[in-house]
Amino acid sequence: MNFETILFSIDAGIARLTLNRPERLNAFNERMHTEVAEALGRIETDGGVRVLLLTGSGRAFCAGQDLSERDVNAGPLDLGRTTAMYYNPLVRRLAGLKCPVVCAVNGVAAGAGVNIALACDLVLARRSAKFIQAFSAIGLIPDAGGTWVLPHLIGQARALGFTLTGGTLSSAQAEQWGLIWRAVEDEAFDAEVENLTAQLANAPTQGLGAAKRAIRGAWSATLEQQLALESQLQHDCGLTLDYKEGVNAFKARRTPRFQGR
Ligand code: LHQ
Repeated sequence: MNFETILFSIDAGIARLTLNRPERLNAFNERMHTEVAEALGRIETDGGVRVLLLTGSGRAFCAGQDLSERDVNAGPLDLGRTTAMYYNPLVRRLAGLKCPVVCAVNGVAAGAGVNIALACDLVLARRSAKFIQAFSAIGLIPDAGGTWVLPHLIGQARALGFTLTGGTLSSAQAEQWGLIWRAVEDEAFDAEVENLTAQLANAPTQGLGAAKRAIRGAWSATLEQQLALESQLQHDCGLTLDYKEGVNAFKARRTPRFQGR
């Protein structure tokens, strides 16, 4: 498939997926959904991908659903179908990827663009970026997992305040509230994103993937279930080459060379 709406590459264990409709602030149309799905499929089957970096081109990360392509006056639109067909699978796949997913919020994120970022594991945002719950301004609810992730991350009071007022959150406030991992000064942003991505691409991928699964799973588990899951995952991690390498490197006082296996 020739990509028109995204930039995509896999190199040295790093998959880079850039939403690339800057003239529409990287808003999602059907073509972009299809292309992102295709790229995620390649990552899932590649076997060598150790980190995914998701970002946007131009001055925005993503303005959510493309509002320009649909005629709301031509008859009723089935938005439930759009979420079920496109946004829900996207969020599931980002959350379920076996490698860590870094989201570099390079500029404004609005509507579903916010919640797609929040489906990623580590969200870094430029200090000048903003998060906008644009849904309430057009009579919709936060989708793409927004009503689930917001109360979990920032609590009900802030989730409702942010959503019902259609509020704008600075990246510094988003970091303070625990919505994102880190807000980074604009000048340092690109270098910090690259450093983090390189660090993750050289990390024990199986172990990170298992940690991601356990921490994400904790939201719906009891302590007993979580302890059982930890035992199972720790068993699996203990069989990896990277565990052996990590312990050997520690004993030899050298830097480990992890292979992601
Ligand atoms: C856009 C968009 C956009 C098209 C900027 N579409 N062109 C899921 C399932 C099914 C259906 C419905 O929805 C959903 C989930 C959702 O995501 S609903 C929420 C959809 N998103 C929004 O409501 C955000 C709309 N955009 C904005 O509020 C502003 O553009 C923000 C605050 C993001 C940025 O404002 P500015 O920096 O002032 O930029 P701008 O508004 O001038 O936008 C620049 C261009 O991008 C402009 O085009 P133009 O040809 O005039 O230069 C906009 O029309 C276009 N654009 N967002 N979502």
